[in-house]
Amino acid sequence: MLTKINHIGIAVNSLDEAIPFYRDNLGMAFRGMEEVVEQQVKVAFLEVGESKIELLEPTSAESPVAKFLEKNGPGVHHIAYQVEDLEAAIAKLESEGARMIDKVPRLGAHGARIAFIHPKSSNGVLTELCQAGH
Ligand code: CMX
Repeated sequence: MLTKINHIGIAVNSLDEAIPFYRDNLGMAFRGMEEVVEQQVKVAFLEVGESKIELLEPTSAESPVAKFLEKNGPGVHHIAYQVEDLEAAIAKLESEGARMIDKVPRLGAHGARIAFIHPKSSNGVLTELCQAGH
C-alpha cells in the first residue's frame, strides 16, 4: 500500500528564519515555497537524496500548525507516506478501525492528493497519506 516516505513535516514559526539552516548549514537542495490555502500554511520543500523535508509556517491563528506550535513549539509535525491509490488506502484503513481525519482526499502542496490519520490512532504521530503530485 505504501511505496515510500514522501516527506517529513516540520512546524516552524518562520520559514525565512528556518530555511537557511536546512539549505545552508545542512546543504539540502531548496525546492521552493508554496501557500496551501486550504491547510492555512505556507510550506517550503527541501530535498536530500530522494527524501523531502517540508517546513510548515502557519498563515493564520486557526491553522492546525499554529495550534501545534502553541502547544509544542517547533518540531516534527507529521510523516507523509506515498501511496499509489489513496481512496483504496483510506478504505482499507477505515475498515481496519483507523481514525481518518480525512475520509475523502483533499488537496495538498504541489497538487498532491492527501489524507491524514489522527495521531491518536497512529501511535502519537500525525500521519499523512499522499498520492503523486511531487
Ligand atoms: N502530532 C502528534 N500529535 C498531535 C499533533 C501532531 N501534529 N497535533 C495534535 N496532536 C495531539 C494533541 O497533542 C492532542 O493530544 P492530547 O489530547 O494528548 O493533548 C490531540 O492530538 C488533540 O486532538 P484533537 O483535539 O482531535 O485535535 P486538534 O484540534 O488538536 O487537532 C489534528 C489535531 C491532528 C486533528 C489537526 O491538527 C488536523 O486535522 N491536522 C491535519 C491537517 C494538518 O495538520 N494540516 C497542516 C499540514 C498541511 C500539509 O502538510 O499540507
